[in-house]
Amino acid sequence: MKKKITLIGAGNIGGTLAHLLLIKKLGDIVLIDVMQGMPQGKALDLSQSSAVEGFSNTIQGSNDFSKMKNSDVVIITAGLPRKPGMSRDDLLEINGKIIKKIGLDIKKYCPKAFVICITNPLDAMVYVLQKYSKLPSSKCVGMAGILDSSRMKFFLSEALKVSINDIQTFVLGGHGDDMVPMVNHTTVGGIRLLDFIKNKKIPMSKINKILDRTRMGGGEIVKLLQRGSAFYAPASSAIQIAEAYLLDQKKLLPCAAYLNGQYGLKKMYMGVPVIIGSNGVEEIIEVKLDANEKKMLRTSVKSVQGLVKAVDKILN
Ligand code: TXD
Repeated sequence: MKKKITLIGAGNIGGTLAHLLLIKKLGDIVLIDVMQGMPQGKALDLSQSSAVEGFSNTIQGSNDFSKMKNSDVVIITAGLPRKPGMSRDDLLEINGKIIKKIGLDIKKYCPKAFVICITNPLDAMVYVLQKYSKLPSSKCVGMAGILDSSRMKFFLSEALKVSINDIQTFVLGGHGDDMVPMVNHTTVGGIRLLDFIKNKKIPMSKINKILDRTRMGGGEIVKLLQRGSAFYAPASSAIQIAEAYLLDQKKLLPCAAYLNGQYGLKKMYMGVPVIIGSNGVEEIIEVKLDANEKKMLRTSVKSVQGLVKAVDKILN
């Protein structure tokens, strides 16, 4: 039986998600958006690529939210993206209201789905989504860490002149400019990045520049594009989560997950390494942090908590 995957938001990321899901043959797709005609147009265009790409999965575009009924997976990108000069937090009120409504729809139409939120400000939006959908927290995650880590891997592979596939790293904390790139846990072909620094293969100053560029990675693209924000890498990153769930891959991925005591934090979403398999978030992995990482994480936690408090006030 083919899986049913609903994409709410058919904009830049939503359209790219649909394309990737079809090419990877992961399921039949429903593409929903408030814009009249647009999801239908993209669905028709994508359907017409099936003869060339050789997939037999279907895609249907709609403005009717009840079409998400009985979905196995839902991926949400609905809302507004950043404009140049805007921070992710500027989107709080408008996207908060959109996500609340989608949460209530999920509760009504597909309470058994595995749901991935992409809409910004990510950690606050996935919190709102879980709150109003009442999904078990293991079935509701946010995508950001895979993208942030992937950006860091790319910058490191360029600087070290090694294959990006040899670089293992992850980013902890909220999806904001105060995210915490984990230098101490970065390896290159199994060798610690710290050893590369110690052996003068790369100066610490260059690493610091890479960390800053990673933190500002989204803004760099917003500035270049002038209209909208990054969408290819965010879509690929979300597909990795969906694939891990649908194929029960037990992948260890940095995702925004609901914390209940881990990292000393409770009742909030934040980016941490988790194992994703057919049960959704199957485990949250805790890593040891040094004093500096702990300090940076505290700052990131404070920003997320501030956003959650503000969004609760707006939506109540
Ligand atoms: O790492 C991450 N999590 C992110 C998040 C990386 C990049 C971008 N990130 C955020 O994703 C971005 O800040 C936005 O909040 C979302 C979606 O980004 P995208 O680039 O896809 O934005 P678009 O192209 O503007 O698409 C959004 C669509 C658009 O077609 C609107 O008509 C639609 O959302 N929209 C809605 N759909 C359904 N329901 C409602 N209420 C709605 N409102 C707008």
